[in-house]
Amino acid sequence: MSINVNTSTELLDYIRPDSEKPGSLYTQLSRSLSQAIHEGMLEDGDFLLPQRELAELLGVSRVTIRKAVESLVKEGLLVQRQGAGTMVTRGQKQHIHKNLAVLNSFTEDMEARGMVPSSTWVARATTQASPKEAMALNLSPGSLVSRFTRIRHASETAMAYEITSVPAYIIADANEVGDSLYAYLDEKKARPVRALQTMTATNADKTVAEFLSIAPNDAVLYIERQGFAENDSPIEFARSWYRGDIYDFVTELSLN
Ligand code: 16G
Repeated sequence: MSINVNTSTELLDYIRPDSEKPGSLYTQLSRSLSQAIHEGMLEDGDFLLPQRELAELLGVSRVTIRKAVESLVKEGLLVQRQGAGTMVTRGQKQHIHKNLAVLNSFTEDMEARGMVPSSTWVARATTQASPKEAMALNLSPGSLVSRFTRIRHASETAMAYEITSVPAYIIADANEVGDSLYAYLDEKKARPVRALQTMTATNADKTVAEFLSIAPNDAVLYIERQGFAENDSPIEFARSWYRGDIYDFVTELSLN
């Protein structure tokens, strides 16, 4: 396989960060590299110069290059190939078709696609329900919920940001739950058997954008799920922000 390393001065001038400009050098560099990819200046399969060389040519530290590359790897625009360097992967970004008619967990969804699910915990606590949670979970004011706030990743890419709340009479201590909430509920024979979902198109605010490694205002799909137990009591209230550029939601329809 031939390796096409883009060494053009046009590209270097385009991506060179400037300490006089606002924003850290690495955010300037990741933004300009991302633009260069979107505008086709850097194409699918192109390799970047080795990081040491790129740092020298751009007059920045290797740390700046490394941080910019890492953020674009997270966004799915670059991949690092052992021994070969950093390659542009635009267009190869995987699209996930999520079936809306099946009550699957994130972990099951990703594993079914051969991807490796993981989560970054933003917060995990057993605490007083907010009015919204109390309403969705049919709890009286002052009741406790276990709340899980996570960034959900698949094979290194941030896919969704999710806040899930379960009444404390089901999960007494939020810290008992491991990587998969549904696996934990399965064990306790308390997994929701039915759910109602509402899906809304929206734009990422600053926090969501940061968690999902996308730009503020990028399109996201916001889903609220209310999960019910066998006896019809609501036992899960989940709010999820899915990346609009990765997810396709699929529903099978029949005549009646
Ligand atoms: C999915 C569910 C969410 C559930 C989570 C459990 C949607 C819209 N949401 O993200 O309600 O809490 O899976 O995943 O599908 P886990 O078992 O991997 O923690």
